[in-house]
Amino acid sequence: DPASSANRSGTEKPLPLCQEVPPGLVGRLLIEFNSPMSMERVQRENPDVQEGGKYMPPDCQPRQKVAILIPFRHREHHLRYWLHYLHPILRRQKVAYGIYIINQYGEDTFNRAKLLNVGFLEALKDEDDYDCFIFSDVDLVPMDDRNLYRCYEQPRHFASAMDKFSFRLPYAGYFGGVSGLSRSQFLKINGFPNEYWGWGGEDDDIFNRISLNGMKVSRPSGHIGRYRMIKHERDKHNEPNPQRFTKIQNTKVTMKRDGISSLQYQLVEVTRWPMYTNITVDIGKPP
Ligand code: UD2
Ligand code: MN
Repeated sequence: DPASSANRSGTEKPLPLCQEVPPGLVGRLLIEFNSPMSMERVQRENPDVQEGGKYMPPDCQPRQKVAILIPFRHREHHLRYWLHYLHPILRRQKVAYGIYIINQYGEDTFNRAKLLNVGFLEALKDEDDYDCFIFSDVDLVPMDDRNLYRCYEQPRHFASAMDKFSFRLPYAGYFGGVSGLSRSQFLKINGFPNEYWGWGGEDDDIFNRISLNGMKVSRPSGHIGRYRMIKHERDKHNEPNPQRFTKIQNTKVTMKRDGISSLQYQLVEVTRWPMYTNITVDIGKPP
């Protein structure tokens, strides 16, 4: 029972609720991607993370249970840095969490938003009591642990100040990088679009879904929402999608039929690694 712990006499004593603002945060962090990172080191430095990348605060009862979903293909080197930095941050933030890598099977065109829809359903299949879903690129690391990875009254955009955009929002409706929705916020917008193949536009479609359903995006202040992105070239099979400009004009119509309600995929395999759960999935290819 996560809400209680055995004390010395063997009787159970309920844990206090975790504080709204965790007491052990350190604030601004030094983030760099120069020295290579090994999975052995990540495991050694995070012995209290349970199989599948699960964690539960030992000393208080968490207020939320968060599934962190990462769209993925061929970015092992980025994943090691992400796990190295994020596990300790998330631990200090005192939430219950699980890390899910949603790995696209095969070499057809990449589809970030569809992978994240799969992650939502598969995380709930794994543990049916997740309250909150955080969607993160594998190459983005927060520079401040006061940027709390949990869900809020309104859908959250965490990456409000990235180094690649000179630590500013590139435009007011930007929703890329790292975002978070509660289970009910996600279902209210019918999840994410499945029909954005290749790079770009899916984040704007999600922003449109949120606005069209009467919600408003919340963000941390610019000095707390700072991120570093690991420098990289555009991947193979993730070319800019030329249809994106017209597609984002039609969210109001398409969101009703295209989303979590229409999602189809074939699960290939689920593997519980020490630091994360890998979900490999065949999501098909563009029509
Ligand atoms: C931007 C957004 C991102 C998304 C994307 C457009 C930032 C920091 N992020 O990312 O949220 O809206 O534009 O689709 O501005 N990935 C793989 N393997 C691949 C391709 C992609 O793992 O072959 C995953 C990975 O988690 C990556 C993410 O998809 O971080 C986004 O792809 P990207 O990093 O190539 O695109 P980027 O940086 O322009
Ligand atoms: Mn990137």
